Amino acid sequence: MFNNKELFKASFQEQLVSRLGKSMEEATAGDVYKILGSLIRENIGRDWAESNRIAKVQEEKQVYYFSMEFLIGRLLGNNLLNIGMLETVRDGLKELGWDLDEIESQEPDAGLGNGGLGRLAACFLDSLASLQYAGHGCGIRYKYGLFEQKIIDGHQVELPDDWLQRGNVWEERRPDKKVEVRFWGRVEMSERDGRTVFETTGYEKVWAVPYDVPVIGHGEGRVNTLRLWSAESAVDPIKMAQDGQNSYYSFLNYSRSVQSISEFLYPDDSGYEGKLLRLKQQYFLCSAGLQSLLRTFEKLKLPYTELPEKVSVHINDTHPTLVIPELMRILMDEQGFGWDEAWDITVRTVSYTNHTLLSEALEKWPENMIRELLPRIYMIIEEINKRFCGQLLEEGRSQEFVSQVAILESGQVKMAHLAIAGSNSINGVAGLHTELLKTDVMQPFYELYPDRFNNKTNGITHRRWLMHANPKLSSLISEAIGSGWTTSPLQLKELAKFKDDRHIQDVLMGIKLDNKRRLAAYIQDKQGVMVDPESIFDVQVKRLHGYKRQLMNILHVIHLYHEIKDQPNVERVPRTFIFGAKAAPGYYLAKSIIKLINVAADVINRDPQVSQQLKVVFLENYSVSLAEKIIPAANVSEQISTAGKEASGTGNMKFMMNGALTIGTLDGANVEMFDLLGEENMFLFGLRSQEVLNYYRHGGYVARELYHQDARLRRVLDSLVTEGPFCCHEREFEIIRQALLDHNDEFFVLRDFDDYAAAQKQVEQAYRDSVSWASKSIVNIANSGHFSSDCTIERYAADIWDIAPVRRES
Ligand code: B1H
Repeated sequence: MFNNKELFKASFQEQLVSRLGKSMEEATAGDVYKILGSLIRENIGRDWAESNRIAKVQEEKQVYYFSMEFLIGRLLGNNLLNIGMLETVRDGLKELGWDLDEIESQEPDAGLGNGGLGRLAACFLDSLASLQYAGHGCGIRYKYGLFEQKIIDGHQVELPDDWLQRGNVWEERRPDKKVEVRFWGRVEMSERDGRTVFETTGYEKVWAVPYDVPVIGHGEGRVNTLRLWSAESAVDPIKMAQDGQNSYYSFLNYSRSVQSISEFLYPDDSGYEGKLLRLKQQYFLCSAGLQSLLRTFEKLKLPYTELPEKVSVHINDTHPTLVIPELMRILMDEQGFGWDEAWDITVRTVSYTNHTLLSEALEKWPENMIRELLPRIYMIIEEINKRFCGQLLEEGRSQEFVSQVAILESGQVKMAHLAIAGSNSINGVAGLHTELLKTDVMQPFYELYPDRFNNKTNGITHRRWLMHANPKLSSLISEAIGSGWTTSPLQLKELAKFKDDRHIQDVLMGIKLDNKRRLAAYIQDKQGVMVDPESIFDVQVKRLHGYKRQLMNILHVIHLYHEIKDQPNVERVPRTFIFGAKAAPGYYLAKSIIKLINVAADVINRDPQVSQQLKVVFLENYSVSLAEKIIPAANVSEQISTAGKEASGTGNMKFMMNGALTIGTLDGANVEMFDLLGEENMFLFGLRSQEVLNYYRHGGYVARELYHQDARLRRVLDSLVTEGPFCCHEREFEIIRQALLDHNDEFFVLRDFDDYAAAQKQVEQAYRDSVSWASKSIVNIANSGHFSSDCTIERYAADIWDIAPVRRES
């Protein structure tokens, strides 16, 4: 419909008048955004319908990616890119007096996720559609996404993220596709035709109403669906009124409790809260999603025994594990299957990705809570556990082994155990992580099912994170090696040939400087801090968590401050340390670290002497759209988690793809980056995961001893709690010092400090040689194709889902 600029301009102007009743002169940036959104929506409508039709006709297997989080960010720019209209629209709008970047910034971020896990789901959807797979997302349409962060007086303050306030141009409400989800009630058993029949009575019903978002693939016109569920009342207030006393208040109570189901996203990354409402959300997603995909399956008129040939249900961590008992319920209670057949179908249909080894993030629900909220589901879990444990004992496993792997244990339901027992594939998200899963945390399960375990290293979509976020770099790459990499990202490798090409190096560094200038302007505008674009931009942006060690970074910055104060005349490369991080609202220590970063930033930036060589910026409200501004402007990427703790990381890949050099530990996917890059192209430091494990097992590390041995550490830590520029009145950093000294530094911040400081010195040295720095940067970009989520999705498709691209009939 707008295949060229003139056509686009004409239909744009026409829509402006017909939809908004406005002339070009009256239109606001918000109006322009809305019109563009609806033009794209119209443009892809036929492809969307066609993608669904083909699926039906060709009976291709469909993947459904169940996730409590989809951290999508903005869609306008990426959708334009994927339909090949980005430049046409940019030029057309320009002629009409509008700047596309400004229009894009009108779109609120869809922040329906916490961090890596949710963003991974969004990258996977983009790759599935772009590679022509029939793979859909299934999630919750939270009214409020991840909180908006404000920094007030150095502290994090959380505000509700009212992202739907001005409507959502991408979603399509589909009331005709709503399904009923049931909570509470009692299970009644009766005998019918010689079979036991289970029926739940006295339950509360809720409507799950889907909102469909088109997932527009790059190039060939495949449009998949992200189906987000919203909860609505399923009880008629008139009927309820007839039921008698206090019905008005009962209705209001009911209605409020229904709305709360899809009201907000739980803001805890890598740590879960055992709240009833969260459990409700999880079951709501699982039940609605399954009912809906089974309706589609039923149109094929195939027996349910063929479900695993036509459908893969993938669960993004254990949060949607209830698909397992829910599918069992449907197969047995509604389709009349016996246990064994239902179990076989279920296991062959479901696959599971584990995203963390942190014990605090492993979900364990109180048995009572599940029994009351989901009585029939609880019975099924009990039976799964009984048969699972029974069979192991029969096979001669010890009682001790069986209680290690039991699904129900000490009054808790262990969701990871249920997920492993009930699925055909369990994958970790990076090589090291998968090894640790197999040999440590889930070792007994690996013993039971060695063939089910496999690795799928995470990836990121190069369309959003390189082509859209860094268009100038993309053009440079295409000029050097042609544009094949945009559809086959492994071809980026060819860029390595140019690592010593002075022209490419110069242009690359020029683009970086340009991106840094843009970020500097943003920082000036938003926080009133002036930073020097010529300084090293050293960036750590990610959720705030102890194991990610933002604390080590800021302690090192304070150490640099002391160094500069002591020897102001030593020549140093000026540095800007940039942080962005949200802390879970109840994570007190994390919030103190945010405060410390802000206090340090204030002291350093206001010091006339130190600020010549050092600046610190904490960027408020880190989000997908902010990441797209920050990452292309980074020189140094901080990936400094305690080895063995970060399952994969995906920020690390985004920085690499944009030519930043990594300072990092051998953790998560950093290990694979290091294998590709070698030590000349990455700054490695710190304990290895085995050393960390040995310390945990055998002790031997006493943080206080290091504090006494190392004068730098003593000075930095003392400055947090004694009179001086970094110490707040209420001694609020006492808690940080305690974590390090009294609680023996769980994440080895002090243990790795010396090595980290030495690696930082190397970074500074390396930056002085701008030619060699540019060369390393090129090598990083050249190797980053390996981490495109296209490659990751190809492996999921081949090894786990057994799906092939859907080709259109010509
Ligand atoms: C990751 C989570 C997570 N792992 C619980 N686990 C949550 C756990 O709301 N909750 O209850 C939310 C999120 N998130 C991350 O997944 C890992 O820490 C990263 O290392 C990894 O890159 C990412 C994607 O695999």
